[in-house]
Order: sequence, then C-alpha cells, then structure tokens
Amino acid sequence: MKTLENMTTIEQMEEVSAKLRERACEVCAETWEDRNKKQSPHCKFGEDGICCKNCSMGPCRITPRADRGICGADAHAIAGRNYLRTVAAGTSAHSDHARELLHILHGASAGGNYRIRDEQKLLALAKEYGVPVEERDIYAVAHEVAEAGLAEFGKTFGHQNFIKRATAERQRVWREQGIEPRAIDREIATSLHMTHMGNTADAEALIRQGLRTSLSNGWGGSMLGTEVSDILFGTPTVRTTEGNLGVLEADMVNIVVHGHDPAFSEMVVAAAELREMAEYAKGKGARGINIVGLCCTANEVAMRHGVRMAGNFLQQENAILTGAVEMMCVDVQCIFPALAPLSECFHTKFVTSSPIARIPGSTYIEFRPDTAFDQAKELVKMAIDNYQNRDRDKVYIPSAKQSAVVGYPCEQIIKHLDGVANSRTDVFGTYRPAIDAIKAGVLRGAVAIVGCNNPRVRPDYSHFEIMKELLKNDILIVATGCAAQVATKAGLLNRDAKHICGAGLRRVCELVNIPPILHMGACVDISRMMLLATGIARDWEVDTTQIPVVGCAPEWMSEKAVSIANYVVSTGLDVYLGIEPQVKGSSQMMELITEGTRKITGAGYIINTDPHELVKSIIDGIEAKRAALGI
Ligand code: SF4
Ligand code: MSK
Repeated sequence: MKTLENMTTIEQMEEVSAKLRERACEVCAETWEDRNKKQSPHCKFGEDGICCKNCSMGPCRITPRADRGICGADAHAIAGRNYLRTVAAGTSAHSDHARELLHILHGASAGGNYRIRDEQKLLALAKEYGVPVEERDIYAVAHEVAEAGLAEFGKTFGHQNFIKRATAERQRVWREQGIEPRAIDREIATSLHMTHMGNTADAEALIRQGLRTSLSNGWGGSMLGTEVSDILFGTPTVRTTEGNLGVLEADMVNIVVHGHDPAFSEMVVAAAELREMAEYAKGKGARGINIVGLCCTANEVAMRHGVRMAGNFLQQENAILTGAVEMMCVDVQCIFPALAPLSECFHTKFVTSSPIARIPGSTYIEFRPDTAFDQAKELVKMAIDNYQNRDRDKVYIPSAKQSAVVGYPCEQIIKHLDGVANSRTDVFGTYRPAIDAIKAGVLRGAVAIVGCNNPRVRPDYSHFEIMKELLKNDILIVATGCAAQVATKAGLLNRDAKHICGAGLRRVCELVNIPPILHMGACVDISRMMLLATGIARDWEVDTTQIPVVGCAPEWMSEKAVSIANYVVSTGLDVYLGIEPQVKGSSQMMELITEGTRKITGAGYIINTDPHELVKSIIDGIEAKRAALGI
C-alpha cells in the first residue's frame, strides 16, 4: 500500500537537487539557481508587461511620470500587445511542431524510416478530411491526409477543420463572438500585424485575437500534432514505467532524449533497442544502453514504449550533474542553452538536432527524415564510445525513483470505462459511467493539471500540494507535460496512490483499475484534454462550460502555456493559474483575463500564487459548477 509516507516528498526532491548543486560548485558549473539569483529582483516593467520595444522610438515604459509611450500607447495597449505576442509565439511553437510531423507523414513509406502505426486513426482522419480511402494504398491515403493537414496552416478561406469536433454550443459561441480560428499561419501573422507599431491599441480587441489565435493552436496545430504522432508512432496505451533521476544506471550507457518532437526521439529509442547496439555497448564494458526521457519527450516515449522518465523542466541540468550521462540529445522547445557549457564540465555529449533549436557549444547533427534511423544509430554509437570517458569520481546517481502507470489518451479512458459498464451496452464507447459517478457525487469533478515548473515559486511544490488536496477531495486529475512528471516523481501515478484519495475517488480507482492521476501525454496533448472535456459534455448533453471540469497550471512558464491557457478558456473551461501573467501593469488587461473573457467564452482565469488558496478556489469552482447543474 502506498501512503504519503512512501511517496517522494518535495523536501526529498530538494535534498537531491541540493546535493547535485554542490557537485556543480565542485566542477565550477553554474545552474539555474545561480542565474535566478543574479536575475532577481526581476525587472518590474517586464513583470507588469508595460515595457514596449515594438519600434525604435522606444523602448517606452509606463511610469508614474509617463502614462503613455511616445506614440501614445497606454499601459493597456502595451500590456495587451505584449500578451498577444506571447500567445502568437506559443501558438507558433506547438503548430510548427505539428507541421514538421505532417511533412514526415507526407514522406512516410512502407519501407522507410517512418511508417503508419495506427491505420485506424489515419482512416478516421481521412474520413474527417473527405480523403477517399477505398481500394487505395494506405500510404497514398496518408500523403493526401498530410496535404490536407498542411493546408490548415495556410488555407485561404474558412476555418480550422477540427472545430467541428467541439460541442454545437461551443461552435456557436466561437462563431457569434467572431473568434473561429482561420488558417493557423494567418492567426499568428494577424496577431503580429495587430501588435505592430501604429495598429491596435484596444485591449479587448487584443484579447479577442488572443482567443482566436489560441484556438488555431488547441483546435488546430496541437490537435494535428497529437493526431499525426499517434498515426506515425501509435496511439499510446497504458504502460508501467518509472520516473526520477534514479532511472539513470551506473553501469550502462545513459542517453537522455529531451524536448518535444517524437520524430527524433522515436528513432533514437529504436536504434538503442537494436541487438547490435547492445552488443557494441557490452564490448565497451557497459551492461547495456539505458534510454531515458526528459520534459515532454519523456512523456512521448514513456506512453508509447514505457521508456523511463528522468524528470521535468528544472531537472534538465540535474541529469547532466549526475556525471553519468553519455549523451543528451535534444530536439525542440524548453531546452536550456546552459546545457552546452554544463556538458563541458563532464564527459556528456550534448547533441542538438533541429534548425529550430541551434545552441552554441552543442554538437549539431541535423536530423533528416530520410536518413533518420541511420543518424540515430550513429548517435547511439557515439554515446557508447563516450562511455569510457565517464569519470567515475564525478558520478552521483540519486536513488530516488517511483513506479508510474502512464498512457491514458481518450481511447484508453473509454476502454477502461467500457470495462466497468458490464452489460450496459448503451453506455459502451461513451463517458457515461464517469458522468454517472460525477452525478452521484462519488467523484466531484476533474482537473486537468498541466504546465511547467518555475523558479518564481518553490519548484514542484505547488503541483504537489494542489494534487494531494484535489485527490483527498474526490477530484480526479488528468495531467500532461511537466506537471505529469511531478506526479511521476512523487509516486502519484501509481495505482497504490489511491490510498491517499477520498473514499469516492478511491472506489473509482479500484473499480476502473486506474491511478488517481491519469497521464495524458506531452504539452501538445492538451488537445486530448479538450476532446475529453468535449466528449464528457456531449454525453452529458450540456456545453463544456457547464461540466465540473477545469484546467490548472500551477507553475507555468512558457509562451506555449499562455496559448494553451487561452484555448482552454475559449473551450469554456476555467483556468487556475499559480503564476501571474505579465499584464499586471494594466487594470484593463487584468479585468479582461479574469472576467472579460467570461462574457466571450463563459470562462476565465483565476489567479493565486498561494497553492493552498488556489486549490481551495478550484474546489469551490467545481462545487459551484455542480450546484448550477443541480447535482
Ligand atoms: Fe514606444 Fe509606441 Fe514605439 Fe512602443 S510602439 S516603443 S510605445 S513609440
Ligand atoms: S516541456 S512547456 S516546461 S510542460 Fe512541454 Fe514542460 Fe512546460 Fe516545457
């Protein structure tokens, strides 16, 4: 039985980090903690979002003495424009990730590096796009589907195709509010155009464009990214794995894959699994090859292969500080440039692979779809050759690790619910067993906990405190990204974690045979959560804004997170934030993100940097939704 006592506490995680930091001092390396100290206190203008450098008359800052920039833009215009640019950047990151994958799908072939792993999902998408499938080669279908997907980026007319997946009420809201997302590239370009010097100065118009742009991500780019990943690499299934730095092995060649795009990590994992590679590693004195993941790449490869997870965002330097990593291979997003100088303090080879993420001091090997597998084999061989360079005196692998059950996309959730529906065939393939549990009050609701960790607060602490409290209150959690990794490190993705839940949630976990936190994937997979909420709302015959389901990002940090928060709000779900968005210098913007969007989409942000107060407001919010539904 797993009780709170045999979980890994935040204090234990911090103890490990402190030890690793001591080692950083010994090798004269710097970590994010050192740099964070040097950056504190942070620039108040930046924090409040009231610094503008959108033209070379500036930069202009709003101060008690200067309430407008040289052009006359006030605090609301400046904070609003900065905020919209953040949404556009986040949307571009997730969507470009999808575009890369679509190009890979377009080049996929039966004998090539990339093949179709989920034909059913491909055929379903073909049907949705109106691509003919009868008597056609599956790859011909795949290529046409890829073209249709790529067209979503630059379509001349019309809106994102996937918005038809939303509830009828959502579609009506988006249409009537004028926030139906058009071409993905167009929304990003429009956002940059609107925020160019001499254009929009109206905060509400900027917020509206933020909602529309984010929808082209959540119901466009991100959703495409997830769909295509499933088609190419398989829709995830439930697997048992392990997480935290203890997954590194003292007598094996350790390779860390880090970033977001599974096209790269999938190849490295496949190459490392080759018998010839294992033999080669043995020939070099290692017991074998140990591939582990970091950040969202960890989520991708854990869900599809059971690859173990070394940790989340702020743990990336810690992995190298163990002195036991032969190679860290990265693709895109959330990669510290600091990894390059840090690797030089050890024998670690730091390999970058994408023209999107070029980092000085790294070994750059541009990954190409047509040569991907051979390149991956070369990389694995290079890592094995590096094993002999490991300095045993510098190695410290913390023992902490926890077992975890991962891989709950919507398909797996439905499958598990079918398992408890018994002879009630009328509820097969629906979320109705879960809805019944919510209506009966056995489950109070669900929270999607997502996002990063962030030195602005005690890293991981807010996640852990919020998760524990929600579970105690019979609220099921679905998690992605680095939030899912906190749950992994703590031991909350374990089926035994049901023992820290309230009686109702515990009963549900036992009946359905699930852990109380369902791992749904990487940050791009928050699109899965939108489909989950939509499916629940549809089976309930209400709109998404009515169901007792909300989003929470306790420690978010990236521009992607701002885009995500906007599309979750657009989908009608409240978002609880533990880090303040950088718009505090504008009363109008603060009002718009917390209350103003409610008039547009029916949802908004609730912001509180105290995790205990934040979780209390989440529970109150869920109870209020229940009361409004009369349950
Ligand atoms: Fe200053 Fe206006 Fe130029 Fe911004 S756009 S830097 S507020 S003059
Ligand atoms: S990796 S965006 S730190 S979740 Fe997706 Fe983690 Fe946040 Fe990056």
